[in-house]
Parts: sequence; C-alpha cells; structure tokens
Amino acid sequence: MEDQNGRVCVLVTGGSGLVGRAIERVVKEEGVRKEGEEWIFLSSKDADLTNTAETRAIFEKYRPTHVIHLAAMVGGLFLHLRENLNFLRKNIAINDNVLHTAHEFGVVKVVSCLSTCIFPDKTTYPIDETMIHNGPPHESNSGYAHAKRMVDVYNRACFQQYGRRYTAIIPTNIFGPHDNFNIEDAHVLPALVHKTYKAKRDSTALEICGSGRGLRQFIYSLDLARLYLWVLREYDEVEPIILSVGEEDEVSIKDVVDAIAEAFEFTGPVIYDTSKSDGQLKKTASNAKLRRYRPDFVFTDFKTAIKETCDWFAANYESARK
Ligand code: NAP
Ligand code: GFB
Repeated sequence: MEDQNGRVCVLVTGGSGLVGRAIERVVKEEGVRKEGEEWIFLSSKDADLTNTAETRAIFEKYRPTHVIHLAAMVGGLFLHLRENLNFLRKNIAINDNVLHTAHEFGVVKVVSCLSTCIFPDKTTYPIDETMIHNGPPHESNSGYAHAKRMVDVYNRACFQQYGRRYTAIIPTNIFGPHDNFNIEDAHVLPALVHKTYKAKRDSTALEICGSGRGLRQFIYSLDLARLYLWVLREYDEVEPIILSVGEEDEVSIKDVVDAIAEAFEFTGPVIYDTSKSDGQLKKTASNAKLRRYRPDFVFTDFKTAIKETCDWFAANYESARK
C-alpha cells in the first residue's frame, strides 16, 4: 500500500460520522493499522470540503497517500424531501474538491462512498454494480443520488485520462453507534431507535412514519468498516463494489420496528402513520460480487447489532447526535 517513498498516510474525510467512527474503532482495536502508517480522521471543523481552498489546505497539511472519502451531506428520506437541491449542490462540491485535489496531490488511491439508493428506481432485481446509470433514481433523493453517481463518472474519467485507479463502495443502509439519531432528519433505523427509547421512557405510543412495508438491507457500521478497509488494501478495480448483506437478509421497516422494540423491551402501542411517505419501497441489491472476493466474511447478526446500537444510544443519550 506504500507510495513510492514507502510512506502511508490515510486521510479519512467525514471521519467524525457514523462510518468514520466505525473505521477509527476497527483501525485502532483490530490491528488494521500497520507499523508507521498515519491515519487522520477529519470533521468539518478541520476543513469545509465544499470550499476548494480549505480542501487544498488540508491536503497540503497532511500530504495523504490514500483517502477514504466519506464526507457528505447525509440524511433520511424526510430531509431529502425537504432539501433535494442542497444535497445535490453540497455533495457535488465536496466530491469534486476531494477527488480533484487528491489527483493533483498525487494520492495513490481514493475509495469514495456511494449508496444503494442511487440505483434506478425502475429496475429489475436484484440490483448490481453494472446498473448504476441505467435510469433515473427514485425522485425522493434524486439530488443526492446524482451527486453520488458523478463520483463514479469522475473515477472512470480520471482512470481514462490519468490512469488513476480511484474507486468507490456502494453500501446499503448503515447503522450503529455514533449515528445521527435526529427523529426528523435521520435515516430510519436511528430515528426509530430514538423514538422507541422515548416511548419506553415516557410510556407513550410509538409512532412510525409510513406503512412499514418498505424493504431494506441493513449493514452494521463495524461490518462495513471491516469491508471498507479490505477494499482500501486489496480491491484494485475502478468499478465500484456493493457492500451489503445478502438479498435473503432484506427486512421490512416493520421487522426493524419489532427488533428495536425487543431490544428496548418496549411493549406499548405501535401506530403506523400511512399519511407519511414510504419513499422507495425496495432497492434490493446483490452482494454476489463481494461474495466472489470475500466468501469468508461473516456479518454480525442483525438483532445483535440492533441491541448493541440501542445499548450504545441509551448509554450515550446526553452526547449522541439527536
Ligand atoms: P454522517 O454520520 O452524517 O457523517 C458525515 C460526515 O461528513 C461527518 O464527519 C461530517 O463532519 C462530514 N461532513 C459533512 N459535511 C461536510 C463538509 N462540508 N466538509 C467536511 N466534512 C463534512 O454520515 P455517515 O452515515 O457516516 O456517511 C458517511 C458516508 O456514507 C457518506 O458519504 C454517505 O453518503 C454514505 N452512506 C451512508 C449511509 C447511511 O445509511 N448512513 C448509507 C449509504 C451511504 P461533521 O461531523 O463535522 O458534521
Ligand atoms: O433511511 P430512510 O429515511 O431512507 O428510510 P431510505 C425511509 C423508509 O423508512 C421509508 C420508513 O419507507 C419510511 O416510510 N420510516 C419509518 C422512516 N419511520 C421512519 C422515520 O422515523 N424516519 C425515516 N427517515 N424513515 C436513504 C437515502 O433512503 O437510503 C439516503 O435517502 C441513504 O440518502 C440511505 O442513501 C442509505 O432508505 O429510503
């Protein structure tokens, strides 16, 4: 992994978020960091990556050899419905600044982070890596989806023009400690963790947005971190790779509600508010390509991961993002 001077400095943009904190924990606790390697975990306080000058300054400061690019404007369905244009503009700016500055500073490898929500809404299933640009994404998050798709377009163009082997992973819905648990703006699982915690604490009903019929594949942040680090060290394709549990592990939003209620031992009434959007009903993705590379990988049991996340939230309620 070393550069031509035998140096390794990994810059993790978005290092203070859900995925960044999981990568930091795996790097520090699971012996991933090799002797002499520098790992830098950034937050927006270190540099606003929508700003080109601030982006260049942080690359000048650390001179990274590798970049794990996580930084993004991120949120759940209801934030997307309110701020589709902001998601487009901010993420296009961040992605172009990080990718082009990395190229200009001679970064050996950048692994960016896309999402399974960027695939075409009208599609056959299961979705795979070859289908990213085969039609418009679901309208609920089209701004974010197009900004993410441009990362793939950039990587292919940068390979064609400069031979850079920059790539991307395509995770499904991620959850775990250090997530954003805001009830209005967060993704479904952390929002439900927060809602259930409060319903249990206050002995009130648990209100769920939508019908609960939506189908999702969820990956525990620590599992994603382990796979992300494998991609950084071992995966050499420019083509992106889906990092997800299998199609057979797809669950409904109602299954998630039940699992979180069980974790908190919540037995109160659960009300589904069908006046609220279900968003994209399904986006079933294939992890066959991942399995060809990593038939050995074992995902954390879903209910175990849910319990660990709920326990973390309850223990860190005061300081958690909510
Ligand atoms: P997150 O918890 O919201 O963290 C976002 C990170 O990006 C934070 O470190 C944040 O810094 C940083 N950031 C945001 N705007 C920035 C800016 N203008 N300049 C510099 N840094 C900025 O998000 P996450 O869930 O870890 O997401 C990480 C990556 O995974 C993103 O690319 C996201 O699109 C992708 N992804 C997430 C999911 C999911 O379910 N969570 C699913 C698929 C893909 P601050 O802490 O300072 O705000
Ligand atoms: O995680 P989420 O907000 O976004 O999940 P997506 C939305 C689904 O969860 C819909 C249901 O079916 C909602 O009806 N849901 C139920 C809730 N209760 C709630 C709740 O309290 N909050 C939320 N947010 N949903 C995301 C993309 O799509 O997928 C992101 O918008 C990202 O950008 C992520 O890519 C992986 O799963 O629909």
